[in-house]
Amino acid sequence: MFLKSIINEDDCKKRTAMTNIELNKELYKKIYLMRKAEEKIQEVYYTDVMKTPVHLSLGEEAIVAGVCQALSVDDQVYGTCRGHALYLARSKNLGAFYGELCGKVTGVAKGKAGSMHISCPESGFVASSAIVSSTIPVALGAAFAAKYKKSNHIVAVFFGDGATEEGVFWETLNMACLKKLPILFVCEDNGMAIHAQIKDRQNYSIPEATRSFGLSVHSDDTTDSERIYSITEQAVQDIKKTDVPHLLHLKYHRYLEHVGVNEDYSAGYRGQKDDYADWYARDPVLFQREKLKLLGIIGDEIKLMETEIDQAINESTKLALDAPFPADSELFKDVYA
Ligand SMILES: Cc1ncc(C[n+]2csc(CCOP(=O)(O)OP(=O)(O)O)c2C)c(N)n1
Repeated sequence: MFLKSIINEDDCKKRTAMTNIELNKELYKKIYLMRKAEEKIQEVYYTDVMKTPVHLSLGEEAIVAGVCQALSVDDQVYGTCRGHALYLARSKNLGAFYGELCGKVTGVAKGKAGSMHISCPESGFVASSAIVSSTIPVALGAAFAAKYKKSNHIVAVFFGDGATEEGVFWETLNMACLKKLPILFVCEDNGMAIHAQIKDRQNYSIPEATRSFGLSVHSDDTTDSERIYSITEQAVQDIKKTDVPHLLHLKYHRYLEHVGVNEDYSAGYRGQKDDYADWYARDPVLFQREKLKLLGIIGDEIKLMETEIDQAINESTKLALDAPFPADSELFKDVYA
């Protein structure tokens, strides 16, 4: 059992057995849903029923699951064009998820957002955008509003390592620290921006450079969602207590190419699959499933959780495929220009 050496048993012991088991089941359900929901997209994408470009997150699930598990329902999240996992962590409405990807009237934005602008504002996932770094200053504004209104929630903004190459990222860090805003920056660092490796793009270290602004920074390369949950829980408490913004710098390996549903390593720009053997051995789904077994959860119970999720995915996809497209008269509704 490779996991015995990786799983931090001290972390587990900190919670009561019951809480720990419930927490880990919740995390597994989230991770499994994210994985299977995107594998379903891979399965149907070639039939052209989804016209939207898709940026999948396979391999990255532990980050979004762990962070979102530690947030409260009132906390707001902002994302990027790679936003499926965030949607699935915050919303239970799978029908609206697939409806949106299929451009149908049942979609969460009635088919107008597609994959790259998916959100569920009513569940606190306020916005995502295809423009790199563009939701970062918007999240800053939301954090300013939260402080101004003396509400007790925080704002979490997710972005990739490439987003730190935009000037607005650094301007936002400055304002967040200067104004002591309740904001959690979550940098999902896979070392790639489209086809360019980080060593060819950045002459700075993300943790060191961001720390110099006065942020509290935590770096990790774990695929253990419970560990990410614990780190986030602590960060949220600190933000509320000290008014110092936090940044989580979390490394991961993304299994697929930048956009689309292919795994293809043959172009060589990101090395070969074997180069990432360590990441695949710590795959978030396998890791969390093994952890449940170590916690004494029997295979039948795990299978039951999985079957319920598989069924929900299949039913929601079918409903989305059968749903109508929006009428022509919808074209300019809910659109601001
Ligand atoms: C302002 C802007 N510049 C360039 C692009 C083209 N572009 C889309 S995604 C991307 C790379 C983003 O990399 P990263 O932020 O690390 O996120 P990842 O795709 O790895 O999740 C680029 C350059 C864009 N969409 N917006």
